[in-house]
Amino acid sequence: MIVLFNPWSTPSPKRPLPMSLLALGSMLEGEFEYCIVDGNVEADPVARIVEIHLRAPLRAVAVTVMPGPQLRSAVWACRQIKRVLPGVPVIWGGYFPSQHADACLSESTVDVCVRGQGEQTMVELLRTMAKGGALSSIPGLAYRENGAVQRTAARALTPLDELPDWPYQRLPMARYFHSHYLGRRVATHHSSFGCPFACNFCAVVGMANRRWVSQSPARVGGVLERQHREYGADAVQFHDMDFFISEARTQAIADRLRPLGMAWWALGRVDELMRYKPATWEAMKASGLKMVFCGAESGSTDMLERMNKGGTASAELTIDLAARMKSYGVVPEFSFVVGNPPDPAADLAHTLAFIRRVKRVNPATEIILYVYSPVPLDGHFYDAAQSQGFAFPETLDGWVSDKWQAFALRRDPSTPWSHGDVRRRVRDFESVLNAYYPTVTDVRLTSGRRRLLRAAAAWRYHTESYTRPVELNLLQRAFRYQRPETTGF
Ligand code: B12
Ligand code: SF4
Repeated sequence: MIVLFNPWSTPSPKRPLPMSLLALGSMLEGEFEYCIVDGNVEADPVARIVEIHLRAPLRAVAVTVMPGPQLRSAVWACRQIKRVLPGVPVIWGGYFPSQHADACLSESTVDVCVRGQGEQTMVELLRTMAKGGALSSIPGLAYRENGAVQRTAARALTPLDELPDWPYQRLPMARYFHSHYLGRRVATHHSSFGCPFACNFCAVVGMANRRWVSQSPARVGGVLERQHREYGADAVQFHDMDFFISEARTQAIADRLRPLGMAWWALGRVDELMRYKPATWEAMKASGLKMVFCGAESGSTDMLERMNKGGTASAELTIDLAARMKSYGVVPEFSFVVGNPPDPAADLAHTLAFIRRVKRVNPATEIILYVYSPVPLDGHFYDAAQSQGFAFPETLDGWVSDKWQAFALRRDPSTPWSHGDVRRRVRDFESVLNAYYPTVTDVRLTSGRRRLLRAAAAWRYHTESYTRPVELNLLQRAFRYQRPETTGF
């Protein structure tokens, strides 16, 4: 028996569908006995895994791990598993081990790390573990040998239409549909993998090596029909890293979504969406597009270049997209990476002024601010960070410390230049902005409370007096209204 394990990742009652495990499980169907243990659903996942072992001895526990709270719960759970079941191999895959395999393999809790896209690598690894053979012949791995960490070659991405459908029947699917702005039963899907760009703050670059593979519109249409018919989904969030790369594919998916009457949300790039023809925008709108999340990143075109944003990215295009989306009644969610070197305070001030312009053009725009936190990618920012003394932890104990947990959440990265002042100013600005422009997606916030919040924040917003908005923070606590920075990622 193989256990695919998603360690606890969120306190939200809205459990995220463990898509990575569905993708892996699809490859095991018919060849390996397996089950999925979701730490967001199970009260005591370690006890559950041990119980499974007592019924059918485990051949491996395969764990998906992203940085942040999920890493902490993965370390805790896997140390327990190793104590109780020392002979069972523990395999880690996902964003954290792909970027920081050395730290994962610095202790005996983790036996093997799978880097990047995992379906093919996982099956080859399990076959080799069952039948014998050399790990060195499997691309996409990192493992310990003779006291050192060995890495095999990177694996080329497998086209998604060559991979099997996800085995939804393996999960209690009813628990993974939630109600929010988009609909009453919102489904989740991931219709492509990777991204052809190389922004120097983005973890996706290391995962996919500037490649993008996608499901065909027919395949996506089939998945959505199934979600709609079998599970009653009335909306879908596409969590692809970059959904909109192919305009023809988007148009064809919109044509399939339209008869299903499912509202939708996806992530994309500003320049791509500005390149789309009016007919494509009309088709997207008619098919139920309600929101698009874009990495706007900065209010300075010069900074976008330094971030290696690529394409035709420019700050003015972000303003144009806010206006374009307003004309279609689609809500933009723009994220910005602030506090960038070499002058984080000036960078922050420039982007905050820019955000005020965006809000003037389209007040419904949701704003999400992240303080720049390095990812291990060679290039301008990471090199600059290292030259100023920045270094990632080399052990799992280091990564699960409070300091590095805050770093992983991109709210409090301890980089040499993003001193406390920048972080405090970000938080203060968010409090004023979110009170003056309460998010349109908060369906529970009454119009009376919206008016009150706006009135309370008006003087601060108009005079740009963001410092220590104690009264607004109290209102936030009293009304518990939704804030984009806590719901987006
Ligand atoms: C869904 C999601 C979440 C969910 C959690 C899902 C879960 N598993 O429980 C929620 C909403 C809770 C979440 C939260 C956060 N997330 Co998140 N999340 C994602 C998202 C959108 C999709 C991941 C996914 O399911 N992809 C679909 C599957 C099919 O792909 P995959 O996960 O990459 O899996 C493949 C491979 O990685 C590999 N693989 C994965 N696991 C395993 C395991 C094994 C054993 C093997 C062999 C292979 C393998 O094989 C899979 C198939 O090819 C990604 C962005 C993205 N589009 O990937 C961000 C992302 C992973 N999140 C990110 C971040 C930063 C966060 C937060 C820290 C955000 C914040 N500021 O609060 C939090 C904290 C996470 C935590 N609590 O620890 C970053 C990670 C950045 C980094 N430096 O690594 C990403 C990349 C977003 C981004 N573009 O920056 N997240
Ligand atoms: S376009 Fe988006 S997903 Fe692609 S590398 Fe840049 S930030 Fe990452």
